[in-house]
Amino acid sequence: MRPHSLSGKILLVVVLVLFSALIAGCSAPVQDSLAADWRLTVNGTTERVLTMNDLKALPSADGYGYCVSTTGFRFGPYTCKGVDLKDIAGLVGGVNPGQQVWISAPDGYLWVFDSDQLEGRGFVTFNENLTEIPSPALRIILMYEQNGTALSYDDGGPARIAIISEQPGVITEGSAWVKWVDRIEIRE
Ligand SMILES: Nc1nc2c(c(=O)[nH]1)N[C@H]1C(S)=C(S)[C@@H](COP(=O)(O)O)O[C@H]1N2
Ligand SMILES: [Mo]
Repeated sequence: MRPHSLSGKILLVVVLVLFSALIAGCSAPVQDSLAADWRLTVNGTTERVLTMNDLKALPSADGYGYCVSTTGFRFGPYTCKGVDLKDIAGLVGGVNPGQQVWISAPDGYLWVFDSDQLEGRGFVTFNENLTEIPSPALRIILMYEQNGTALSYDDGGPARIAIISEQPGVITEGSAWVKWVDRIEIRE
């Protein structure tokens, strides 16, 4: 087919239209499908499976989150929005004193919080210079928004554990910030 023929031009236009549709379809909707495909299993005295819409329908909690990796790399500070872990546990019977909350992800990562931490106590906290400071009251949330936007996969989205404070500048240990959370279990 000669490039200057009419059918050649039509073909070029069709290819360009399809190509731009493909590019447009690959940006924002990736984020949407990440959330749409996600399911959270919550297991306690009963079991519930939540979608992202179910999670977002629960009362939201927000605050400042800032964490540090074991190698001293700092992530944040962020504004974080999500649902308090106590409210999620409440859907399956709640957490009694002495029980634990097991948080896991598809990569096999597991982190355990005790009932005291669910009340915001018993965390190790640091200031900006990574000097340990007395811990203010904290909240553990399952975060779905970071700095006002949906959490990306690289940041642990669609849902990640965040430990938040009312005032900024409180740094917590990154190991508790479980990425890609898909299972929450209340255990003895
Ligand atoms: N699912 C999952 N979450 C995780 C981890 C992991 O390996 N898997 N690593 C944790 C640790 S040890 C840290 S310090 C922070 C940040 O880790 P990154 O540097 O791998 O993002 O995420 C935490 N959350
Ligand atoms: Mo870490």
